[in-house]
Amino acid sequence: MQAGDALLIVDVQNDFCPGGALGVRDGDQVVPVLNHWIQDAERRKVPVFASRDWHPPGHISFRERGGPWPPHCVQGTAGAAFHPDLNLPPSAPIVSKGYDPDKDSYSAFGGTDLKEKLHRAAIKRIWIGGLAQDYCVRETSLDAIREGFEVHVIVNGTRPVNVNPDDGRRALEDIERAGAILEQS
Ligand code: VGL
Ligand code: ZN
Repeated sequence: MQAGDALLIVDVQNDFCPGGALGVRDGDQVVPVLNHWIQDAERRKVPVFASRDWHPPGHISFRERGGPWPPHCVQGTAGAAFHPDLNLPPSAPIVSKGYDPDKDSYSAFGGTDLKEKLHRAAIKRIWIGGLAQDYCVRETSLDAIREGFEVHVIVNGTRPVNVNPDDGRRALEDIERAGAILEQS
C-alpha cells in the first residue's frame, strides 16, 4: 500500500460473525488479518474506510417482507456493531448502506457517498477485505472496478456465506475476471 491507496473494510459486523443473525462460517477470522492491514495502512498513512450494513427494522431484505435473509444488522443493535476486536482507526470514515427500508444494496457504493469520499482523498487503488465474500465484498469490488479504481481483494481477509457451496469461489472468479487482483498472502 502506498500514497493514492485506500483500505476498505467491508461489513465486519457482529451479525456476520459466528453467533450472529447471519453468521458467516469463520467470519471472525478475518479480524486479525484485517487488523494487520489496518496497522500497515496507518504506518503508511494510507486512509482506512469502513462500510456497515445498516438496516431499519422491517427492511425489504428480511424474510418477513419476502426477502432472502433473517433480520440482521438492524440500526443501533449489538448485531450491527463492528466486531469488538476490529481495530478501526478512530478517524476512519464509516459508510452506512441498506438504510432505506425499501431498497437493498450489497455494494458499499450503493446509495452512499463512498465514491465522492474516495475521489476527494485522491484514491486510485483500493484494497478490499471483509464480509461477506459472495455478497458485499463481491458487489463492492465490482462497483469499484466499474468506477475506475484499481482493486485488490485481500482473499484471506474475506469469508463467504456460501448459500450454495461454490458461491465464494465463484465470487472470486467473477471479481478477478472483472479485473481485480486477488491478494492471496
Ligand atoms: C450482506 C447479506 C445480507 C453483506 C448484507 O454485507 O455481505 N450479506 N446483507
Ligand atoms: Zn443486509
